[in-house]
Amino acid sequence: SKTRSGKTIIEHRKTDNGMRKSDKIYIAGHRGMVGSAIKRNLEAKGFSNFVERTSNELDLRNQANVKEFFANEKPDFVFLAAAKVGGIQANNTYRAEFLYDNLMIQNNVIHQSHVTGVKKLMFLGSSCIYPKMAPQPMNEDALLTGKLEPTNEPYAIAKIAGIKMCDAYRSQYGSDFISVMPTNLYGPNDNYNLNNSHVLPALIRKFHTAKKQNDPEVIMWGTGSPLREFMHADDLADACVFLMEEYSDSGFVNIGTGEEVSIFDLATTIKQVVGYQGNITKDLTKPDGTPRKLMDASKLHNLGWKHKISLKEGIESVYINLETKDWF
Ligand code: GFB
Repeated sequence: SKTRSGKTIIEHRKTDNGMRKSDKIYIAGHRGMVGSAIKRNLEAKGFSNFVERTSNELDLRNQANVKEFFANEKPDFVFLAAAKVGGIQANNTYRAEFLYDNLMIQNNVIHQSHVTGVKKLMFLGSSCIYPKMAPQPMNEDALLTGKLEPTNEPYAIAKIAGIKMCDAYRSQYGSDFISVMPTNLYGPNDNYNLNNSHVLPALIRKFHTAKKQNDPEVIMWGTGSPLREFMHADDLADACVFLMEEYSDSGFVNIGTGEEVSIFDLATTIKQVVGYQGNITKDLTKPDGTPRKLMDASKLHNLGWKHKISLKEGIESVYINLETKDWF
């Protein structure tokens, strides 16, 4: 079959449940970096019937409250982008919450989506589901073939459970629940708290602060040699909406760029974008985490989607558009 651009794609059962403009869409986590990007993408494509709850209004870990919400609102489409997330240090420190909160959120949302007959649900996972030593680039088939990276094992176990839950509801009940595995992300509404953020926003903040304060050095955690892949949240959101419309199958889809960069080279790029003149110093007491984490994005590419925003452009746009830069 063909995509809209005319490119030949791998045959997957296309959903009978195409999103109509009148359909009610629930984005769990709509104020987060990923959820807000999905909402912007849907709005740009003409969707406007959203049902929303902030985390204060609805605690997704609470089974009774989630049950009541789904029974009352009966959304047609669900993007499950609500999760307890964070960088390497947060994952490693709050191991209990990363497991408990994520399992509770996804169990409640996926199960109530089944109970109330949601037409289609998308579960968002993470590239950390793959074994620490998975062959690179990491293909979807590498799931559960080896030991996980210890710093984020609790998060990964929760996300693997979410994938298996979607697959189980599909095979037992025919639910149209799909899973996608994004690579490391950055973008508007990112978290800039140095204790629990990811590397990219952390380094933007550190270089910006050092520039303003004329500090001679910026501390980069670890050796700088781990390799990572980064995608802008707007690209991720576009891929999610594309897959919501085009993909209906068990077996999740990696969402990545297929391009990787060392942490040191990332730091050098951010240093340039910010315009900082000082030095980069390594803090070897901090963990490196997985040595290399590159997605094999060929399944997604064969379905007919590719990212648009380069890393340099993405970092520039995030830095220019940052509203809060008074961090010191
Ligand atoms: O982005 P990050 O926290 O997460 O760290 P992971 C990536 C790499 O950047 C690690 C280094 O090698 C860090 O040691 N790094 C250097 C820094 N300087 C800094 C800094 O100032 N802050 C941070 N945070 N890192 C997470 C997982 O792994 O990635 C999650 O723990 C999830 O489960 C997420 O998968 C996408 O890429 O190592």
